[in-house]
Amino acid sequence: MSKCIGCGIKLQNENINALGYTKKLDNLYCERCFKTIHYNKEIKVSNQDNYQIVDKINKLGLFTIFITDILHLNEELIKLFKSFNNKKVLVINKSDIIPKNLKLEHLTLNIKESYNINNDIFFISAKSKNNINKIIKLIEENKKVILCGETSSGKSTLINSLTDSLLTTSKYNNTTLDFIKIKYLDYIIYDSPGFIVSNFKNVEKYRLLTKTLNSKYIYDIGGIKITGDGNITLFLPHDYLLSSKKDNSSLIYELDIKSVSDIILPNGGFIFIKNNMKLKVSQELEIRKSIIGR
Ligand SMILES: Nc1nc2c(ncn2[C@@H]2O[C@H](COP(=O)(O)OP(=O)(O)OP(=O)(O)O)[C@@H](O)[C@H]2O)c(=O)[nH]1
Ligand SMILES: [Mg+2]
Repeated sequence: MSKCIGCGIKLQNENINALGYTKKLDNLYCERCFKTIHYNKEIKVSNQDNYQIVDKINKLGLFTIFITDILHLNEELIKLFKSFNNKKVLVINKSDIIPKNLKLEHLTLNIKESYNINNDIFFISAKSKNNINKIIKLIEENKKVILCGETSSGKSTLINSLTDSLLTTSKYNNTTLDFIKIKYLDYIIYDSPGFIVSNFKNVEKYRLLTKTLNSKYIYDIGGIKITGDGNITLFLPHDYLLSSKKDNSSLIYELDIKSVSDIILPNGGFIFIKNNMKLKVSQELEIRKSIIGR
């Protein structure tokens, strides 16, 4: 049984509506990958069970390279990272779009502290190849590795840039559908289906902006309503909508920020708050010791 070289799914020519469909079984790619690659078309699939993927990876027992980007770091994702029993590193990809004024060494230390992580953390860019020598070194040292992590974090892009593979990559979720074993030189590298945490949305660019909140207004930040008084800095996906209107409804959740903190936005991004501040918000939100400043 042959598999699609783009996403790993088993090829079949019987059901046009099922995954893996291709007209001819000797084609290299399934139709879904073909349409993604040539027409940049999104064909949604249902999300996979994150912990089934974790179980499979734990059973493989390989050195685990867990990939995310900085706007999607949250408690749920770190819980997944911590559930790997194998030797592992946390890799934060897309460093090319992190604002230049943020020092990566500083972020690394803060992330370790905020999430109580003892493993190595690297910032890389699969696109600009920045720091990917770190990944090459891990592959050389361990011989067999698996790349896993959040959907759209750039796992397949990274493998393509390290090897001569032709994995399908796209800005949409769930591009890779199954485990893909790649033999390269003396090494074996596995790609895997990405985890979907919260309402994950791929981020093409980041947007950094500072704002002074005034409690006369309710602000809508990518669907989260918030009000309060004071300065905040927003680290947002570039296409987040921001708006404000006169405060005429009460928000039910109160946040009392007493140390330098980040409020995590469930769809990606976070709000950095340096000074003590009382806020009202429309839903329960995760708060962490800030990864930006202390
Ligand atoms: N700016 C930037 N974008 C990147 C980088 N690496 C990957 N991308 C983009 O991120 C998107 C997702 O890349 P993929 O390689 O398909 O991500 P994946 O982790 O394999 O995703 P799944 O297969 O869904 O789990 C694509 O639009 C890539 O071009 C990077 O280093 N910088
Ligand atoms: Mg992929």
